[in-house]
Amino acid sequence: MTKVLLSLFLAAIFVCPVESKGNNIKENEEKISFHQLLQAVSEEYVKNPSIPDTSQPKVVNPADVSILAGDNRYWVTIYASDKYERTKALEAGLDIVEISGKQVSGIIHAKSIKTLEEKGFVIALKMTLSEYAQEFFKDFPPNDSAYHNYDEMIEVLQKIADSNKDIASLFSIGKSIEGREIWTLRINSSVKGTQSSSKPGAVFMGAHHAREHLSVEVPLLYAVWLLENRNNPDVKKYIDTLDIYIMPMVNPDGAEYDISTGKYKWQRKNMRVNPDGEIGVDLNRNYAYRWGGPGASHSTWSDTYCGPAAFSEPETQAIKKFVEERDNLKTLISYHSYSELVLYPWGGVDEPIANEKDRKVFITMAQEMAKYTGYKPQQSSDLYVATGDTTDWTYAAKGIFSFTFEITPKSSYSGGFYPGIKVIEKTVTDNIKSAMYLLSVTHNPYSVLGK
Ligand code: 0X9
Ligand code: ZN
Repeated sequence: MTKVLLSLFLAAIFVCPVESKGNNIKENEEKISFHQLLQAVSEEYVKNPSIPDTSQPKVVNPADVSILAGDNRYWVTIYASDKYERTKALEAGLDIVEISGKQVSGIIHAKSIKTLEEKGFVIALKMTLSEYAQEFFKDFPPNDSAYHNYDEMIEVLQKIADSNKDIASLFSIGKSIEGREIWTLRINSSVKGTQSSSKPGAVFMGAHHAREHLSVEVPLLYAVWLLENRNNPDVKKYIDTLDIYIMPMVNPDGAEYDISTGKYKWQRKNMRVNPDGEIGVDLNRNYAYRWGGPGASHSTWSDTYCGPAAFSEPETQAIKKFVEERDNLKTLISYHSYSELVLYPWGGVDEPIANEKDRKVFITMAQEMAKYTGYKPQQSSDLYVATGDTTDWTYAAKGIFSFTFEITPKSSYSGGFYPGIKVIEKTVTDNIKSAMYLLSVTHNPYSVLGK
């Protein structure tokens, strides 16, 4: 029944014509509107044909990628026949980005190439990250200025919190390693900020990985949409009865660094300066569940460096504290990009979840959310085994039904980490539907099993 109602509701919401006001929301100091935010994206694109279509490989302007010239990382393609082989490659320091049959492509530091070869991997293709970027990615900010940087994200969160003071509040769960606050918008009709609530809780997170900027837009625009539709009976029902947390940028330092020169830097990790001078810890390898095991690298220079210890990073510590302090949390989505997948635990071990009921809930929820997005549902470790990710820990520590979404696009040919602004609208609207489904079962995730 809930499902039927939800479908009707979503159908109604998404056939609504888009208002045509024509304002770029970033210049409108008065208010933030979901339609305006999306319209800013599409109108900007339509009005300014000089913005290139980032989904198609194009002629290269080497100047655009000069920022990567001193980067010691390579784009490689190797052969790895199954998830076990892929896990071995991760451990050698390869940050797997794409899997196509037996071909696995990703990013690896120059210092780890030898290790990869020593483990017996044949490197079918190897080019510097700069060469690779020239091959596939031509568009850099300001073309993507419709994406929200850290300050712009805060501005949106602040405005929607201010104009919905009775049900929304903004607070920081802690600071990043460079001292930026990790802002969280809370929607709860009874309490504010860090006050406790017994209402079932849902959490939406973005940007564990710096270069995955679209993973900020999805939770951020969902927050705008939810508050704008707060009087719709279905939305109101969830706002009245749930405790909703939206933290669109959990790795703000990395995200800011990635765009700091107007040319993408392909940053993944946080901005920790490791003792040897190498930068960054992979926050999605830094959680405690089976920390440091398969699929994580112990090399500081690797993009999948898991850090010196579980929860060594202030960003993951802040999330740990946030989760541990709240016993009411039931569901969670951590948005990443890209590949179009809905992933559920375990990711750090090649075993299904032992608790049969829980396993069925995960599978059912993943299948449902995949329907709304067109993404593929699967167990995380079927992609590759990788220890220390968010969702393994939130499920292991607190039984939260937690999902990793690898959002749009599907491949590097459609833009990879930098798909441009024209994908924002569809990605956001598709993901709102699955986020609404998540809320619809947050009261009792076991309800998805039927009676
Ligand atoms: O490797 C990751 O951290 C995630 N992919 S990404 O391209 N966004 O970096 C996937 C995590 C899925 N979890 C496991 N396989 N454990
Ligand atoms: Zn990611």
